[in-house]
Parts: sequence; C-alpha cells; structure tokens
Amino acid sequence: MSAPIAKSNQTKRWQEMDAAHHLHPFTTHKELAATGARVITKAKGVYIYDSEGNRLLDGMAGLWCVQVGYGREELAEAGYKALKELPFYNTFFQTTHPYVAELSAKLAEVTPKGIERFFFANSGSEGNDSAVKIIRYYWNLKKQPKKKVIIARDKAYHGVTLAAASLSGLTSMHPQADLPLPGFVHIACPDWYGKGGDMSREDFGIKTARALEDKILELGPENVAAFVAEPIQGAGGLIIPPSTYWGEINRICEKYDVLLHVDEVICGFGRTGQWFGSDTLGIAPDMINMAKGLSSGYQPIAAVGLGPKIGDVLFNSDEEWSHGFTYSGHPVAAAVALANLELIQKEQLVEKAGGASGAYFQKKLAELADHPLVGETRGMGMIGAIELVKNKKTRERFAEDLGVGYRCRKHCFANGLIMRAIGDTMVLSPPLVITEAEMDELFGLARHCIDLIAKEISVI
Ligand code: PXG
Repeated sequence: MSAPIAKSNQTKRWQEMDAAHHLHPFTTHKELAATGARVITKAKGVYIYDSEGNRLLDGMAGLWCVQVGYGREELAEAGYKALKELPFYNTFFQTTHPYVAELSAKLAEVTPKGIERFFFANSGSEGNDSAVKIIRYYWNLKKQPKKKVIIARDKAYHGVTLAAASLSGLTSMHPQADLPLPGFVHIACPDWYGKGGDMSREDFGIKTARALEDKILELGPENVAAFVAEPIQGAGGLIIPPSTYWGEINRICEKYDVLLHVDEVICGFGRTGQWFGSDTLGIAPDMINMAKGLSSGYQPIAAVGLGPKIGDVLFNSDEEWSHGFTYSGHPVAAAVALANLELIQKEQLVEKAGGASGAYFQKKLAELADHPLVGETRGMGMIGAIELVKNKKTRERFAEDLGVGYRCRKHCFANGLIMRAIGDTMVLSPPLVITEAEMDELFGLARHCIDLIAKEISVI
C-alpha cells in the first residue's frame, strides 16, 4: 500500500510503533517498514480519513463489510448500552442472554428459507472451522463416518484458520502452513472470463458444475461429506457464476447426499441485492456461514446457520456437542449486530441494493466497459469488478510482473478512492448506504485512475 509521505510527528510516531511491534495480516513487513503504514483515524458515512487529513471514498466498505456506512449512532448506542448492562456473559452451561436470543430470532427471519438455528463465532474463519466440525459430526451422528471428504473450489477464500485455509483455493495460502489438511480437495471454479475460452457462459457453467459430479464419482459418494462454496467468489476475483451453475450444483448435492455449505461472508446482508447470495442465485443450502455485514464490521461476530437436515440431528442428539468459544454470542457483539439488522430493515438497504441504488451502481459500472483498458465489467446488486486487460477482444491479460492492478490501486489511494485490486481485477463493494452523488464521485475517480494507469503502461 502506498502511504502518503508522513508530515506530522504524530503520524511518524504511530508508524514507528506499528513497524516495530505490529505483525499485520497478509503483509510483506520489510516493504511496509520502508513505506510506513497509512494511519486511519476516523470514518463517517462512505468516507475514511487518515492521520494526514486525507479523505478517501471507501469503495470497499472496509473489507466488504460496512453495509450501513461508518459512524452510525444507533450501533454505537446499542453497543454502549450492552457494555453497561452486560459487558460479558457466556452462553455455555445452559445459559443465554437477551441479546443473543433476540439476534438468533432475527436471523431466522432474514436468512434463507429453512435456516433457523445459529451457532456464533467471532470471525468468518472461525465460522468455517466450526462448519467443518459440524459437517464431520453430522455424518458421525448419521452413522456414516466414512463420509468425510470436503470439496471446495479453486480461488475460493474461506478464511485463514486451519480448516478454513484448507477450504480456501488460493494456493499461495497453503505452503507456509503445510496445508491443505488431509480430506480437503478442490475443483475448478466457474471463472468464465478467465477460463471459459470460446465456450458460452451457460455451457461453461454446466461444465464447471459437472466437475463436482465427476469429483464425487471419483472419490465415491460414500466418502464425500460436503461441498463448500461462496455464491459469488469474492477475494478470488469476484467470480460470478453463469446462470446455469447453481441449479446444477443443487441437483448434484441432492443426488449424492452431499451437504451444501454456502459461505455467505461477503454475499450476505444485501450485498447481491437480496438478503443472501443464496436467495439471489437460487441456491438451496444445508448450512451457511456469515460474518462481515452481520454487524457491518462494527463488532467481530460470525454465525453458522443450520437448515433442518443438520439442525434436527444436532438438536435431537442426547450427546453434548463439544465445541464453542468463550465469546460465542458475546452480548456486546450480539447487541450491535441486532441493531445493525434493524437499521438495514428500517432503511430498506436490501431493497435498495436490489432496486434503485443497485441499478444505478450497475449502470455506472457498465459505463466503464467502453474504456480501452477494460475487458469486462460485471456485478450484481452493490458489488462489481473491472477487468484491466491487454487485449479486450481475446481477454489476454498483462504480464503479472507489470503489476497493473496494484499500480491502479496506488493511483486510487493517491486520488482519494479505495478500490481493491485482485491481480488486475479491480473490485468495488461500497457501503449499501452510498448515494447516487457519491457513486458519481466513485466512478469518476475510478475512470480517472484507470486513465492514469493506461497512460502509465503505454509509456513503459
Ligand atoms: N469467507 C469469506 C467468503 C470471506 O470473504 C472469510 C470467510 C473469513 O472471514 P474472517 O472474518 O475470518 O476474515 C472471508 C474474509 C480481501 C479480504 O482482501 C477478504 C476477506 C478477509 C480479508 C481480506 O478481499 N474475506
């Protein structure tokens, strides 16, 4: 990340403390120490501010999570009230509290049909590790202990804990920790733009879905426990599956009695235009994982939602379920998440993302497709991607070492916009509260920065 030249002594002080003592996620620390970290000090609405007084339009809603925008009093007050009344109590030993009970009931109202029971964790990664344990336990309880292999996809991102990272198909994550663990396998993902070649999107959707069937038959259905996937792959490059894909996946999972665990960490809470990506894309999950938008990032909280197939088995077991975190259903996190869901409902943010706001966002995104550097734009609801390519027609990409996306992101930072680069795929996922005027600003800046990178690479 290109940090601004530090002007103030205060910024320098924070950068020095940070460089000396803070191990950052997914960061090359030598590089960071040389540049100094950007210090973010406050945020309001769709804007964040750094310690040098620069204002940036946050086109990524933090890390795909701040649905309601920054600085919402309702959420701060809900957290403050819970901190005063019940700053902590656990949910072990036959105990509950109003915040987690009410949040669970609210989630049953908004999650996809049949998902009615919830286990709480503190991050999307913990949610997925918990889901893997639930999947294993389910098949043990069903007296089919051989059903253990879990199939996930290339370019999937499911988090960083041991099982979540094993599910992830971003292979750069694996060697440092000797992953994946045994019992996790990966199949091709429906990346039509990158891998579809001359095939129609529809045919490619069927082909990549059938890769699941082929893998199940290769392993033997009696050995396959579950298929795990994001509705739209986020961190893997905003891969939106062709319309034929998910119907076929539903059919295959049903046919071979393979559980379908859908990772809604990015797609949940209105991002795709309905409450969950499963609703928008026609997915029939047995269980889902959610985090990020659950609290709009205001508190660390995640939840695994269970449909009746798994839920009935776990809830009717005579045996104690040996799993749970100190902070499962933490009262402050639950209070804030509940206030967040109420605010999303009150302001009709899901309806807006699926209606006028989402339509305006998609219109502005599509307008970028005429740029000579843009091979494709794609999106849904309030999420979008821009492919920067060498050849629009053949979809040929730039050489990796040119770092076109990375350099475009640098221009964005320097010009007051946060836009994520995944290779040369630029990604946007702004707060759902963004106004049309703010979207005009966002896409004006995005075009300007794509112009800058186009100029830059034409002189290399
Ligand atoms: N599942 C999905 C689909 C995610 O996107 C996780 C699980 C893990 O959540 P936690 O809360 O453990 O981080 C994620 C997280 C990026 C980026 O740069 C994306 C995520 C996290 C950090 C960075 O796109 N997604």
